[in-house]
Amino acid sequence: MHCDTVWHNAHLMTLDAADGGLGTVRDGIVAARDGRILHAGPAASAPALEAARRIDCGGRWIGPGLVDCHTHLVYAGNRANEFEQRLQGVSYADIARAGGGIVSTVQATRAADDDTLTAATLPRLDAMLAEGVTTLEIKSGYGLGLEDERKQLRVARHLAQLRRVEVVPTFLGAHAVPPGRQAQEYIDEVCDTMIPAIAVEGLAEAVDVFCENIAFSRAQAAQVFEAARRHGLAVKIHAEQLSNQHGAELAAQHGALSADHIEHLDAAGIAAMRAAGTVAVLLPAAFYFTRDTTVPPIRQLRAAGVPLALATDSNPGTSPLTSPLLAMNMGATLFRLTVDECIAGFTREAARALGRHGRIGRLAAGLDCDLAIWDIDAPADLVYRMGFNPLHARVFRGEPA
Ligand code: DI6
Ligand code: FE
Repeated sequence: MHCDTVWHNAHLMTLDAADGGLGTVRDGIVAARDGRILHAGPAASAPALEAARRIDCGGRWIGPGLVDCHTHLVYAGNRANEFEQRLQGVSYADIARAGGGIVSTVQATRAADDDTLTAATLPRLDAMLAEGVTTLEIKSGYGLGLEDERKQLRVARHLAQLRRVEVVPTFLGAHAVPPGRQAQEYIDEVCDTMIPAIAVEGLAEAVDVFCENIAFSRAQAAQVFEAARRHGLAVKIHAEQLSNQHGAELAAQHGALSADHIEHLDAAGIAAMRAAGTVAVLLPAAFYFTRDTTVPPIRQLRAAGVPLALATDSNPGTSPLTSPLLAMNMGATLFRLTVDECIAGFTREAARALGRHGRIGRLAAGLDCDLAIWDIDAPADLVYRMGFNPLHARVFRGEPA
């Protein structure tokens, strides 16, 4: 068989095992042709391969490139001042009343032009890439008006031209009530004007909504989902982060790709997610940063067989994190996820949460050849260490990136 590149002298985490585990292979190879994986498996049983290029991995580990399936990476400004105020004992509600919180990021993002927004985002994106990310989701939600939401999504898309990475854009117009507006009147605009425009322009694949007592109600979330579906967009939800609004159940009933946060999820929500195949996206860094104490019902989700993904939730207010590896460590320490679940949560299951299970997130023939090559002794090293980056190389669509 002819191929472009073979990576050899490596151990593999294929994430493609029948038992749902890491699918480790000692002494394996990966072969790529035309940006896709042609073969991944044990060197001993590999077909005869004529490769234009052979890369010796020196006994390192190859896994799928990391997939961050929940980020708010594109924004302007900074909320370090609020962080300091909160350390002084000022409450989140007081900060919001004084014009801080999401509203301050909205103001800064509205004031930034495309170039400024791109320049503000690139260092965050580069930090992600440096840890082996090859696909990430980016939500809008800091414009809260058609023009500024469009701008965020345009910048998100442009990032994929500036770096070798796949960006999956999500419209989160229903993130917060814009200053000076009424919630219902704004949701009507989201559904009647913004979603149709975003869909026609192909600016997003999915629509997200923040369903919470401080944001939008379950009925408003349902309205958003119906509009999204009418316009051919997938749906997902920020649900049960601070209270149980039964948002995950609603989203599952609308065939949601994922329900995210879900600290306060109940049994009915779990059953609905299981029935719909909705992925649970766990965000331990937001839990950590906000000093939350309600852990998502991990044992029950696991027992029900709900797919578990992990993500950074990178955002300026509740999770200013650009390290998937630290999110994995937090998934284990704070949520008691296993090492296998943490790694699968940033690869195979994150791909599933983005509707890309058939294309990325595993090492298997036919999938895109997006790889992370790690200088580690065993997969557990990725989850165990804190603030250490063992990435040796990143490969995007078959090319070292
Ligand atoms: N949930 C959150 O924790 C963030 N957004 C959301 O829907 C908060 C975003 C921010 O404070 O800027
Ligand atoms: Fe979020």
